[in-house]
Amino acid sequence: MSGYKETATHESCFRPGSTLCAGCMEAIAFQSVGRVTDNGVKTIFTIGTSCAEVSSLAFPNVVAWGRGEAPPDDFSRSFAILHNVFESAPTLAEAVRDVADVLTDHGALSAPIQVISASGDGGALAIGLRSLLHTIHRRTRVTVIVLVNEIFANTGFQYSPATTPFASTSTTPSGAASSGNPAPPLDYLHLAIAAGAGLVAQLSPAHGKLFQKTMEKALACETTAVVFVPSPCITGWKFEDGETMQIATLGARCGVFPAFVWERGKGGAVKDCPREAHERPPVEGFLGTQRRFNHLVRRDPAGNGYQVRDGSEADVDQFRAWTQSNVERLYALAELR
Ligand SMILES: Cc1ncc(C[n+]2csc(CCOP(=O)(O)OP(=O)(O)O)c2C)c(N)n1
Ligand code: SF4
Repeated sequence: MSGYKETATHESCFRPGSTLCAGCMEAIAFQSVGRVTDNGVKTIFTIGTSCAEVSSLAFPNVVAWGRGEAPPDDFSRSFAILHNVFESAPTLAEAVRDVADVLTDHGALSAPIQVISASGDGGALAIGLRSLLHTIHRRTRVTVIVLVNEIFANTGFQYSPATTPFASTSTTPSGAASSGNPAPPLDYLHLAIAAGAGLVAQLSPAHGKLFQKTMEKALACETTAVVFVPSPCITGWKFEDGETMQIATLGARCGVFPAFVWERGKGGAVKDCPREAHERPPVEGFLGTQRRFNHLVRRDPAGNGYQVRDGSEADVDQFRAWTQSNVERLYALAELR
């Protein structure tokens, strides 16, 4: 494995030119993954329809991808992208892996290939859950990245199975009769472990060094490695440009999407998110940074952060209870072998 600084100066394959919102975590994740994959091995991405895909791969405006002047037959530098339908990125990655392995077995391919599937949480956890789980179940040697912005962003910010409780989305709007999303998210980390994954992580580039090391382990995994990337969405979560990394860090520390890395046979760990609630940042600080939770908290008029809105005390208590159960769930998952 290379050092953090060395990898951070690698050339990413995700270049300027996309129409993603400036500061979008999907772009930051691709930048980071692009640097880790500049490791001398040919990379093949399969990408399902998502903000990341429509903003960079819509024909004829295919922009933002490339690595120097490397031609396609330079296996150590170049990469390929297969765009596929919304829900099938893991299945297509599996097909690519199979073809590469057959070609290698027949002596037609001498250079190694690393295969990465990338999709949003709508693509991977709603319509594409079957594709994801069966690719994992078949122990396919691919890395799966799921960009979890908790909504179907590019089609209008609809709720997904990964949406945080009480978040206002276009299909779970807050209002007189509703406090936003009523349901806790699907336990997708546990599902990936139960389906047979070799490595499962919940981690964003806000955890720079850990994200890089985990991606390197994922690429080296002999079976399916799944990295769920919490991806604060500027437009859907409604926050100011430039706050993406801060919100990603805060959300992880206060228990909404704690950093978690697990390997089969070794178990796992929750990072930088204590089990005891009083040792974590208060949830109001996280809720207040995004207008999707505007119905729960407001700015303290005295200038001391955020305070719970009158009438929302019970909802925020429920939110606190949910973060506690979320953190305990991950500590329990870490014990699995
Ligand atoms: C079978 C099918 N249904 C619906 C769509 C329309 N569609 C394209 S992308 C998308 C939502 C993508 O959401 P997500 O995977 O979470 O990615 P994000 O846009 O949030 O990055 C939808 C509904 C489609 N392309 N194909
Ligand atoms: S809508 Fe959200 S996920 Fe889509 S490009 Fe903008 S910030 Fe990124």
